[in-house]
Amino acid sequence: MYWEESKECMTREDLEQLQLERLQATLFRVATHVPFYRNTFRKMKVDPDGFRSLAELRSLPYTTKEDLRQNYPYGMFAVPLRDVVRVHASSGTTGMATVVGYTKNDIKNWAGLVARVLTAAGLTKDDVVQIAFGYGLFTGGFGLHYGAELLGASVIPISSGNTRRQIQIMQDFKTTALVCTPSYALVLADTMLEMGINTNALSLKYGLFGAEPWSEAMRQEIRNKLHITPTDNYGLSEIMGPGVAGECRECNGLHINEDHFLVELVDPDTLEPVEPGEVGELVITTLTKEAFPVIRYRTRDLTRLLPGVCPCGRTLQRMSRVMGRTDDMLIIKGVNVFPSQIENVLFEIEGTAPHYQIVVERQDHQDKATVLVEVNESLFFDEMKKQRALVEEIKKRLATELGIAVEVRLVEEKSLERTEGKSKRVVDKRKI
Ligand code: DLL
Repeated sequence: MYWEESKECMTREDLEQLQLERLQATLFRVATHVPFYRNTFRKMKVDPDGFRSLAELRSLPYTTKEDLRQNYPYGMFAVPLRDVVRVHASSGTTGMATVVGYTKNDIKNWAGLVARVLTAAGLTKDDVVQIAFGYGLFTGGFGLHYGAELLGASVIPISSGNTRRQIQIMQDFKTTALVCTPSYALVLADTMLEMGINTNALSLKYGLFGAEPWSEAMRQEIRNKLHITPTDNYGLSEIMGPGVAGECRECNGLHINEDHFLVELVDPDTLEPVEPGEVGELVITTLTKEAFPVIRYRTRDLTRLLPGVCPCGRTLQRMSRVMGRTDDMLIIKGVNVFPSQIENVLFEIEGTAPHYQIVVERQDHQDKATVLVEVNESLFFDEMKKQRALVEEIKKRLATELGIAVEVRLVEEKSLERTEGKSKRVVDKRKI
């Protein structure tokens, strides 16, 4: 068990005092070491030394993904690279990734927060944890791995994919906790049922799912098929990765690790705070990050802060499951995809018109994305061989750019719907 009672069950007053102290230290750190913040503070006449109450948070600037992009790769780091022990990255809006770094201490804190989330979900050192998130630049695999190890659990770092092997290992190694995206949990469940495996006979007890949106209906389906208690956990690379918030066994919202992250909910248009209980965009300020602190980061994720106390004893504020995004970012097979990335690829390929549409469906719980691409008339009536070569070329380039395989279909010029205003680039048919 990884139960930090002195932090997870604090009174609001003590928590706010801790947050204020940590925020003051963070402001000092970014003003001293990150030119972006130093300049923005100067422009906005923010005096980081004169910061006396949490209410003053609203006078601080927001940070957006675009700001991070403009400081690619290391411009937002608050420590020299020699103090950075790990680098991760997430996809950016125009093909440029957002690079994030961690000091030794950041990694230690990260593991602790993930261990908290795992404990809240019910795990202990007696568990055998199968981590079916990708290991690599994505924060999911390593983030959960370090947390589970700190907890003392037995970790199986199987990484993502290879469903039959996952199932074999789950049976043979007596996995008790599955960690992956919720949609992949259903793929595993359905494959097992197809294979005639009695899921009741598995050792599986827990499922920690995150990295993509899901619903209560999906939770119910996973519960019924795998006979486990699925819990939701949330995070994002720009803030840390997994470990930002997670559900406890009550399954009534995700406890936010507020001693490390200060949250606000704002109206995405006016940027004014929303009324208590209303849906708003989650804005997060990191309180302990050394290598990559961020001030008022606009996550683009929509959620609600939940009222009342949780029977589990944690006093940390709960948020509802993420209900959607305020931008056009899609999460396909757990991978973040921006339509603008597709546009960039097509722009570089001769013969394609700058009109495309991405259609996302869910078949057998698996995401399937098809990009419809308008091609010049001459090409459309060209021989099949040429068309096929073009499809392959686009597929290959898209796979490299997006990190996932997508289908490509060529369509005639002007056949995709044109609208007066914003063109409809995305058709998301997934019902989750
Ligand atoms: O997905 C970190 C993570 C890994 C969280 C494993 C949980 C488990 P990114 O790749 O940067 O980081 O994507 C972050 O994914 O802004 C949300 O839009 C979405 N997201 C993450 N967790 C959830 C969730 C990781 N539980 C983006 N529910 C975020 C809904 C989620 N959406």
